[in-house]
Amino acid sequence: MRSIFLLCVVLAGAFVLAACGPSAGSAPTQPAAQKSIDVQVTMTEFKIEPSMTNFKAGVPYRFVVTNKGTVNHDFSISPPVMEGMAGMSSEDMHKNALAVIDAADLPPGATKTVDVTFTKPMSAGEMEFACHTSGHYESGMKVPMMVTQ
Ligand SMILES: [Cu+2]
Repeated sequence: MRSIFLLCVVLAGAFVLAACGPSAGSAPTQPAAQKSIDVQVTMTEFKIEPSMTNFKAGVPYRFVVTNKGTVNHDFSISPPVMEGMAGMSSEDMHKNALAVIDAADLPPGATKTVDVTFTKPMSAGEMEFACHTSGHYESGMKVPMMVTQ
């Protein structure tokens, strides 16, 4: 019985840690002292061209996303699309995204910014810059990125 009790204590502790720990996503509030680093991202048909793809955990970045194409694009930092996800809505694709700019907010010529501070290292390809507007991802609008400590 004692070991079961201990197991419960350990599980409860893990749960509390998980609940209180830093979320996997971006930090909405940034320390005012640390100025963010601008990352320029250009979107066209059908390419995403970021000024950098290797990032450091804990550093605030401001993604400055410009649509230089002729149709709307969306922008996200999200897990790669896996087999079986084809046909999912961009909303569904964005459920695990660290950052999203909706296609409605990125018409041709528009520039939108989104702030992201990566909280943990990520291996190459774990997350990518992507456009999930129907057909765009398949046409090449994805770029792998990584985060180091
Ligand atoms: Cu697109």
